[in-house]
Amino acid sequence: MEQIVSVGIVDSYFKKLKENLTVDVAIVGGGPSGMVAAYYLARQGFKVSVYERKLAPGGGMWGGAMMFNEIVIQKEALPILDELNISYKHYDKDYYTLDSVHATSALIYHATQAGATFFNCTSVEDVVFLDNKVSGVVLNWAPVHREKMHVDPLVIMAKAVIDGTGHDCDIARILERKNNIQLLTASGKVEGERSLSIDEAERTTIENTKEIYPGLYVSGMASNGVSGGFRMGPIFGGMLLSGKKVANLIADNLNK
Ligand code: 48H
Ligand code: FE2
Repeated sequence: MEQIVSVGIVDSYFKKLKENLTVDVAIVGGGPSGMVAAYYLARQGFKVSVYERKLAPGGGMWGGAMMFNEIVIQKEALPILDELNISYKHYDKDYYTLDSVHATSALIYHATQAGATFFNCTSVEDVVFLDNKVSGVVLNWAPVHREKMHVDPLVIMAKAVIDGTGHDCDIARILERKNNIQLLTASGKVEGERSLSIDEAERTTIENTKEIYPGLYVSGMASNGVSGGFRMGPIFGGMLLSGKKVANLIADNLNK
C-alpha cells in the first residue's frame, strides 16, 4: 500500500516522458508567448511539449509590473482573450487591464487542456543539429543547470523548435555560439534587445516572430532579442499575438 502513490507517479511520468521523446513541436520556455503557441498548435492536433525551467510555467506574466499583479493588453489581442475565456477590464482608449494571476493560470489551463504536455523544472541546454537543421532539444533538469552539475542530458527530437525563452533568447544564442552559422537577422547574429519604446516594440514583436534558422522559430521577447527590437514593459498583447503567429507559421510549414 505504501508504494501505491510512488508507483502511480513513476509509471505515469515515465510514460509521459517516453511518449514525448519525439514530438512535432518542442517549445522552450513556458512564458505567455510559448503557452499561446502551445495552445494553438496542440488544438490543431500537433504533438507539442513545453520545457520550463521554473516550478510554475508563466514566465514574466505572474508578477505584472514591479510585482503589481495587473497587466495591460491592447485591443488587437482581445480575440485571443475571448477565445480563452480570460476576463479583462477596459480603462482607457484601446487599453485593457487583466489580473495577471487569472490570465497566467488560464493560459496554463488552456494549453494543457488542448493537449500540450509540460515538463516543468527542466532546462534546455542545447539543440540537436542535423544536416544544418535544428532537429530537437537537449534537455536536463533545471537544478542540474543551476548547480552546474556535470550530468549529461537527454535528447528530444522535434520537427520544429520554438525559442520562447524571453529576454535571454537562450536557444538562439546557443545555436549561434556553438555552430558557425548565420541567423535570419540583419547581421546574421543575435542583435540583442534595445531599450523601452512601447508602440515600436509591440509592432516589431510580431514582425520579428519568425523562423530564424531552419527548424528554429522565435516568439515573444526572444524575437526582439534576436532581431534587435525594443522592450515594451508590462503590456502583453504582443506576446500573445506572437505566440499565435508562430503557431500559424509552424502549422503551415508542417502541413506542407
Ligand atoms: C527552459 C527556459 C529556458 C531554458 C528560459 O520571459 P517569458 O515570460 O517569455 P515571453 O517572451 O513569452 O514573455 C515575455 C514577458 O514575460 C516579458 O518579459 C515582457 C513582455 N517584458 C517586457 C519588458 O520590457 O521587460 O518566459 C520565458 C520562460 C521563463 O519562464 C523561463 O524560466 C523559461 O522561459 N526559460 N526554460 N529552458 N533554457 N530559458
Ligand atoms: Fe520583461
